[in-house]
Amino acid sequence: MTAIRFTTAGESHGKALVAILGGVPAGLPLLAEDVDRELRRRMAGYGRGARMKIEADAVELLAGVRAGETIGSPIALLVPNRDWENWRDVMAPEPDPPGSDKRRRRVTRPRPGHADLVGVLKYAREDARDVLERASARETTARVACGAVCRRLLAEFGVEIGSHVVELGGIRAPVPDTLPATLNEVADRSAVRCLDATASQRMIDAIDQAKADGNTLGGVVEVVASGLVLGLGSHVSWDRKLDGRLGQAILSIPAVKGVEIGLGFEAARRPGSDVHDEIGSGGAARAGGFVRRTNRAGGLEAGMTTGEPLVLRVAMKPISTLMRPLGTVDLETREAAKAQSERSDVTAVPAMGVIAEAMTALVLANAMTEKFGGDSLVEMRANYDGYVARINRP
Ligand code: EPS
Repeated sequence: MTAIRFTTAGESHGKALVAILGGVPAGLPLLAEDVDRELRRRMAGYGRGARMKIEADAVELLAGVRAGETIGSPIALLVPNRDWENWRDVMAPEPDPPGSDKRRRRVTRPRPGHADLVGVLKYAREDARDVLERASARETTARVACGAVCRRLLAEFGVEIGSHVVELGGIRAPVPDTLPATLNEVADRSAVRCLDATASQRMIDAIDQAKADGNTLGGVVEVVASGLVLGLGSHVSWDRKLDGRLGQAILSIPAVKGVEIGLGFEAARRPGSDVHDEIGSGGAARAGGFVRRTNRAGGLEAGMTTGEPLVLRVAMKPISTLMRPLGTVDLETREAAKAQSERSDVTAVPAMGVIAEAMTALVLANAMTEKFGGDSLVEMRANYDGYVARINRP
């Protein structure tokens, strides 16, 4: 059933991150720069650690693209880790010579909140590095690369995806009634990707304070996708409902603990008259000519797009590597200890927004190819146009 699909591989300090993305129709214009632009956005944001100064993420398109266009075959993407040069000894796939201590930087004091403890026990490892290297949010680089290709496909159908930080470290930003049309252009100008200048400064101060305290901060991001055609997803089966599919994709982002659609939890507190969006006419052709006076549903009804903007809010917990570490138990001695602290970020909430955009793009592109199919972009467009014409016939 799934049309667009992808898989990633790669450890945080391994040689590279790789991804294979299947199901993208032939004839989509695609440049490495389309991907690199998103990779750069993911690296930015106030509160990131020293790693982002080492890396300069850029993609190599290994397969599936020729002369600036997709050819319908699986797209293989590679993003090298520059830091690999500093970690070769620790991460090399070859067995160690007898008596060598190459595998330094061993991790035996699991961090509460990270995959360390459960991963070591579950996978029968003695070094939590075997777990944390893959659990690291570095993996999201590969997701953002795949998401960038999907964004390029969605753009062909007028779909734009943006995000902005609405809360960080407990500081809430006022959200304007109307978002800027070029949401990312405006949000990316703020070091914390927040639309409000005063709140941005307060968030920056909170990050500085957390850093001084050896602490970390979480937050909330709003993701908005506009230009969507009515009817992506389906009401007929649980696994085809778009809200469920988005929830799964967003909750799979490291450190994400919650996702709301439209009013989200607030809808549970209001009477129906203050929740449902009244239907009017005079809307866009892609919405069948219908329009909503409000968009409290966040662009989804019964697991299908309504044609109104898709609005998601995503909650991220603070990163679990604390420079003033929490209590743990040493895996070797089983005695009380302080958790391992190694280089990390104070917050990655601004970057999480970019990652949530990418996951949203993957789900939406999947739903688009599922509905409009086609081996080529030309065929997909013909199917799309035929559908839009039909939903506009009285
Ligand atoms: C990340 C790279 C990592 C961390 C962060 C995300 O680099 P390093 O571990 O070498 O400093 O900055 O990873 C985590 C937050 C985590 O918990 O592992 C990246 O590229 O996004």
